[in-house]
Amino acid sequence: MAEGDGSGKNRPRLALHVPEPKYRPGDVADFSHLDIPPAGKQKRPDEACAAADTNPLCTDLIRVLGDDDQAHGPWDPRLSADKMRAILRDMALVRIFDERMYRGQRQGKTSFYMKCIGEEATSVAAAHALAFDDMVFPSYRQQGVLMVRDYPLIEMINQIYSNKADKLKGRQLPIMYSSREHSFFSISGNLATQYPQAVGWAMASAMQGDSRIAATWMGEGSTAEGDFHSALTFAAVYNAPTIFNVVNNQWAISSFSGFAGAERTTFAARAIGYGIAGLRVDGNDALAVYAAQLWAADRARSNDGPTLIEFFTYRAEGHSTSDDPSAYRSAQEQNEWPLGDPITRLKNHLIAIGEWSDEQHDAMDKELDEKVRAATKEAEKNGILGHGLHHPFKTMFEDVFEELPWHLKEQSEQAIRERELKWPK
Ligand SMILES: Cc1ncc(C[n+]2csc(CCOP(=O)(O)OP(=O)(O)O)c2C)c(N)n1
Ligand SMILES: [Mg+2]
Repeated sequence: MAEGDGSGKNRPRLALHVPEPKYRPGDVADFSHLDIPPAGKQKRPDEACAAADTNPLCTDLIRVLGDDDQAHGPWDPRLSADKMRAILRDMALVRIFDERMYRGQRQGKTSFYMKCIGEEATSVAAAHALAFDDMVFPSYRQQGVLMVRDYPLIEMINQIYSNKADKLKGRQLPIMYSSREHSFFSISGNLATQYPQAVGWAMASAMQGDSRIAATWMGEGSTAEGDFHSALTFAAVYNAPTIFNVVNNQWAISSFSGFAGAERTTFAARAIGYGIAGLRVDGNDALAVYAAQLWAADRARSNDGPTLIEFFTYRAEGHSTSDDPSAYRSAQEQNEWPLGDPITRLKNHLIAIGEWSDEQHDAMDKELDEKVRAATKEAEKNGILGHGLHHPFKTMFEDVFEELPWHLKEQSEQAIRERELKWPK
């Protein structure tokens, strides 16, 4: 017999929970509820450990650089000063490049740009821990990987300006780079597609008996996509040599991380359900990022399985040049964010161990600024937005079919005819 009189009228009324961010514009932000463990206190299991041995690390936070600017604990990658300076330099280059391109967008030289301010370590330090020929499947905020791999700045700017030297011929949204020579897979605007692609590539690499692994990145918001979950299932089933980086910058345009499930558990803890290794890492600590990526790379390279890494960080500015975060979040958040700035933290560490100085840092910034300025000037000779110096219009019909089918030939002729009518000359 069912309970009650069968009408159901005494049952509680069902209700949904709709997440709401803690702070909105005008609110005083306070992050004191966050559990930030001291640097150096997290255990470091062997790379070949059982996946479950990493479970405690999925809800902890791997940290190396302490408030005293020293490196602590078993995750300290013990990098040479030269290596740390190289990471610092690449992070500084990303930031300076971002600033200049952002201004270029405001000056009308491009339609769109995306910065990664505050998140530089999650791409730069990670890329330094990978082999040059490991295949990376980035999202749109990993320009740092290209810089670590010495991709020419001028090529990046040509793409951002969609000019006549743009290798992608104006067919991609600005910043959606691609370079086979740098093992950098085409960035897709369709969130999360890079995850299953990375797994497919890693499986092919293993099937061919190759030694190259795949590393991929997505934002925490994108983990709500089905692609995230099918990729992890495939990787877990076949032990595909893949590193899954989740950059938890806590915002997905104007949606906060709660809409991707952050109120329930961490993003690293998703690994537990799939039975793969998981690590949760201070994403603003370049040494911790490096150590975690290297751990996962060594594990994948030895056929010990994929790893999901959550980099806990904060998106310090807007989502893109089309966004205005003051409309939906407290302007104060950035200042209150307790994990600091990745460049400042590594810089202070190098100074604390006597391997760097404020003067050297200023000189480096100046030199990088000159380098970016020169590349920008050079790229501008190939054209900027609206100056007509782009790839010829008809090329948009090329490069897909060996021979253009009749209907596309017709469309192409019609398009060119109409264009000449509209803009004679
Ligand atoms: C499949 C899909 N859905 C929605 C969008 C629109 N969109 C572009 S970026 C973005 C937010 C992504 O946030 P997150 O994954 O956290 O990455 P972040 O921008 O913070 O680096 C959304 C919703 C898209 N490009 N593709
Ligand atoms: Mg995000």
